[in-house]
Amino acid sequence: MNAILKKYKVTTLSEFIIERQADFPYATGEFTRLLHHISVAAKIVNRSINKAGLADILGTIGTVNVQGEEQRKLDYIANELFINSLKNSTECCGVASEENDEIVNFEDEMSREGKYIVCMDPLDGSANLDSNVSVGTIFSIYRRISPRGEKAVLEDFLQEGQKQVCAGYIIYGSSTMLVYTTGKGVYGFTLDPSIGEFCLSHNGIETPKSGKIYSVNEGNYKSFPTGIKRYIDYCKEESPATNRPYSARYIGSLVSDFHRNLLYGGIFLYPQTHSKPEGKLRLIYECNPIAFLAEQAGGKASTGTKRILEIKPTSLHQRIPFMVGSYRLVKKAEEFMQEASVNQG
Ligand code: AHM
Ligand code: MG
Repeated sequence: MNAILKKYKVTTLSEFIIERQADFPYATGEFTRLLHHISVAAKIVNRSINKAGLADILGTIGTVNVQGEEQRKLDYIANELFINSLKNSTECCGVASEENDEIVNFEDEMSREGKYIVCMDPLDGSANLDSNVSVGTIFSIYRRISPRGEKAVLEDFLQEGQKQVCAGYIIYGSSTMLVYTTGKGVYGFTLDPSIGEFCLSHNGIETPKSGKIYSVNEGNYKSFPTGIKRYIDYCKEESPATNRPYSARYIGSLVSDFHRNLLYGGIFLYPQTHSKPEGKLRLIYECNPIAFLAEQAGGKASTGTKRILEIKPTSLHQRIPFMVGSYRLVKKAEEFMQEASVNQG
């Protein structure tokens, strides 16, 4: 291709996943179709978010989800759109979502034959919506354990994070991006609104091994475990040799905080607090997918003492303390946790 035409060459997400299908063990096109349907739902949700202020879809609907959190109109809309799209793919037999107390089973014959299940947070950080701050969708795909042709069962959703076949997020930010991994690197696609396609923009994302951003809701400082308090103090200390003090950056949208740190290098923490003794973030549809992406980009994800991807979930909406980001920063935070437990122990 000559130099002028090269400038116009784009690789769409659909092209990319078809090209990469061969990387995927026993690929039959089913997974490709599933991911395509996720990207279609993402475009529709993106459209709704973009016009939220005009379409009277900001604010709450007066109900709370199983975690006792107020549901917003867009939480509800995004959840319905993703669930419908996954159902239409006919490759997915059931979904676990932040917005549904129980698993959602797809009862039609084709979906029951589907070999995948999906865990998702349809609109993460939605408390930020009314002030026009970036939000995201997080998704995670597993092969089912239950036999094809039957209804999905809880055990299909309670698999260790290391069994994920794909994880990703959509960030509805200054531009809209879809970032995903199937265990062979991390790829980012930016939505080009003029052609309505996600186009490859970040080919093989590798996160810096170190960085100088720490992201945590420091308002909770007093109720953090000692190891975390000491680590935060360390982040603020002056040490030109180790690039400290680090910069504090916290949006309050996991996807946006993680995405920034993924590109620039940094650490995100949501530890246990007095009011949230298990932490706030949910293992199966927030921490596991983000942890898979982080590791695939060369980063690290942990509770502070354990690798996230090795934890066997015990319930759908289980919460877990979470730290994720650049390898050396997470390792250092773990060392502070370890040291504090030895001193206390
Ligand atoms: P959500 O899934 O109800 O939106 O809550 C998860 C969000 C994350 O995006 C973010 O990291 C965290 O909650 C912020 O919590 P806090 O406001 O306590 O700092
Ligand atoms: Mg969430």
